[in-house]
Amino acid sequence: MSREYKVGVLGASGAVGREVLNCLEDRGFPYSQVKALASARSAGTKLEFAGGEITVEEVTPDSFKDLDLAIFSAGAAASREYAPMAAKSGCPVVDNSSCWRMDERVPLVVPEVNARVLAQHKGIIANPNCSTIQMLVALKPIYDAVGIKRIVVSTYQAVSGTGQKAIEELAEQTRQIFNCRDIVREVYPHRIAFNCLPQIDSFTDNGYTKEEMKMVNETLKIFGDDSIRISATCVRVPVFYGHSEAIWIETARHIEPGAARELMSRSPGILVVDEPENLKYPMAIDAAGRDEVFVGRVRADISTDNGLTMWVVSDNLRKGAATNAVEIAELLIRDPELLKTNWTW
Ligand code: 25A
Ligand code: L14
Repeated sequence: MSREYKVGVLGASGAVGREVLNCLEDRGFPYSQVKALASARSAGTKLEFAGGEITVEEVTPDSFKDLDLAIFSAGAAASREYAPMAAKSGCPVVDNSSCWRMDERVPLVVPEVNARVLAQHKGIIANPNCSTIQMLVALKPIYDAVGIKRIVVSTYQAVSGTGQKAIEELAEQTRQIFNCRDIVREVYPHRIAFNCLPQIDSFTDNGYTKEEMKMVNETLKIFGDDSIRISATCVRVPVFYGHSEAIWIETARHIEPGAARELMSRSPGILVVDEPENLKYPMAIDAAGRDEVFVGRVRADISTDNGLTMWVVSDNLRKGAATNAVEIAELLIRDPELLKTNWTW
């Protein structure tokens, strides 16, 4: 009989955590037990899971002792506190927060791009930022074929990336506007309903936001290539689920848009939707609830010689967070060497 695993989900009551539960179920992950963990605030909350319900427990330092692996999406502060405890007690962690991504001890993994670095893990494995994941799944086949010298990207990011409270804020502000009531804002610094905010996360010293610099630094780490020049502008848009990205790249060698489309359509995790003559291109409303990265509008950049531009859309809570994390967990259990517990954090 094949083995089954005891899996912990920290942040289970949040927007990403609920989607992790859905993914474990949808993908038939071989679990014998799933333990839903969150802060005391959510302890006792019942969550739908596998046709029934599971009850959220408060996380404690002992929560991980009897688990085979854990998936975290409770934010950076919770990850900083609990991931080392879990790793030390022999429970590997796939972490969705920004806390450990750039740590040299921690592999930063997109299975389609760099699954091999998983072998170096010491108990904590980081899941990249949602915007980075979908961009790199799309660019990987082009990078492998002709090299990439430069990336310029603008994102159009859904509110669900910020968590459950932001989803409620967009819905509530929309109702407030239609009912001519005062608009209440708590999560975002400005109104998000019927607006675009050119700020995701806080600003850094160079004028870029942290979200923009995550796209830069994580891309270099995942491709393992410091020579790529990258500039990002990250924008919050009033969309519930699904991030969209306009991506311009300069390749090292020339590639025709048709060849790029062909390469991408043969690559794992990508669905090419590119029939402008039939008004078909990727849209957030079609990507929501799906696991693929959708690519369309692939064309030659008329402003430079070796330039390509494209539009890339994916569900930020699925491939951008939960699906990618569960895929990493699947790679861990597939190889007994990777689930070994003889690391020292
Ligand atoms: O710090 P980061 O990495 O930048 O991440 C910031 C936030 O992004 C989300 C996640 O929000 C996180 O808090 N996130 C994380 N990874 C992500 C990814 N890859 C990501 N988003 C996109 N892509 P979230 O709301 O989706 O999920 C929060 C969950 O984490 C639990 N949690 C938080 N702190 C914890 C903790 N669990 C244990 N220990 C801690 N210290 C959190 O559970 C939730 O499950 P909770 O019990 O704290 O909250 C349950 C519900 O309560 C609401 N709520 C949240 N904060 C408050 C609140 N209500 C009142 N006051 C609050 N201050 C929420 O709506 C939640 O549903
Ligand atoms: O770094 O607010 O993974 O959309 C992902 C979601 C940061 C915030 C991360 C958002 C988070 C982001």
